[in-house]
Amino acid sequence: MRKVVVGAAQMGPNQKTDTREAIVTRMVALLDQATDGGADLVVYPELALTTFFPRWYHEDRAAADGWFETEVPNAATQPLFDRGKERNVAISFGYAEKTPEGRHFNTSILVDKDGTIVGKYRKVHLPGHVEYEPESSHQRLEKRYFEPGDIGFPAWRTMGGIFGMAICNDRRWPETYRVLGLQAVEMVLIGYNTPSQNQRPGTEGADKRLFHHRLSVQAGAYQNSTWAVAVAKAGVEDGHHLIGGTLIVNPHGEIVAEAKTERDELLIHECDLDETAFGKATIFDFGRHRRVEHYGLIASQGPAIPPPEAAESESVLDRSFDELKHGYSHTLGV
Ligand code: CDT
Repeated sequence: MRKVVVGAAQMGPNQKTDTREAIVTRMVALLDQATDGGADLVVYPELALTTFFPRWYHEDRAAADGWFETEVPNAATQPLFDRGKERNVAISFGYAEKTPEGRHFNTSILVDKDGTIVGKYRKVHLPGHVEYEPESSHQRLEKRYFEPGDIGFPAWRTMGGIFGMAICNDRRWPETYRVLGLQAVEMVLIGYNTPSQNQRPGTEGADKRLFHHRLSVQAGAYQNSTWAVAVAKAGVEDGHHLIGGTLIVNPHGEIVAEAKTERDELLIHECDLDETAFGKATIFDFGRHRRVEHYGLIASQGPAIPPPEAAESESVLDRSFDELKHGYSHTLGV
């Protein structure tokens, strides 16, 4: 048994006026609660140190820089690093990163029990838009404030296992989990801030959003035989509601713990990383069962391109095997 006791530290809302220091104090309290319960690892949400600021439009892009950290740890986050080291617990949390070169990313880090940053991930799938949308009930300006991540989906060996990270919208994309799955990931850490309403009121509500959230995380865990820990910032933040639904999902895709509130709330679960072995050796033994010769489109094409209209195309059944084979070779360039 390779046991990792995980504390999924859901956070209630951070208001615009909350200081980093006040927010970190709440994070330290969750860490204390987690370590009292024997946690090896505490996982916090996306953009844990601030409000979910991409809902606010700044005409001058640089005016948003106050939401970003130019280094971590810094004075505000040092108490969390110090308490993690003192309590011998690893931590993972998300924040807005401004690099020394002036680049902006939506970032998560994984910090070992001794306080060393062992992993950094920068969000790849940024939702939303660049410009202000006057017709929308709220803005989702992640594409205005962040660049897409530039380091892919790395996996790291730590705590006797293989860990990966993803951030919010990434959890809806099977590619996220599969790229991690191909590195034999055993636990995926995911922070999120998910508004409970679509920008077009009446199209999607909290129940549908919670359903999609569970569906995505459970499918990703099952199909890659990995643990998944998805942690919300929840509740009414700056007058806008974010779903809760923090989850710990086992490698069979089953929810083993789920938050009941939309406040600061800790879930604790003892995860056995050896439980990932069964799926990885059977139905999802990628080496034996993946057919990469048929997956070329996934990494070579962004948008969906439908096949030609029926009138223009002949039926596949009318075509000889040789013709089809030639067609596939052509598509794949082999
Ligand atoms: N933070 C973030 O990525 N939020 C998005 C909102 C999209 S609305 C379905 C999310 O995927 O939850």
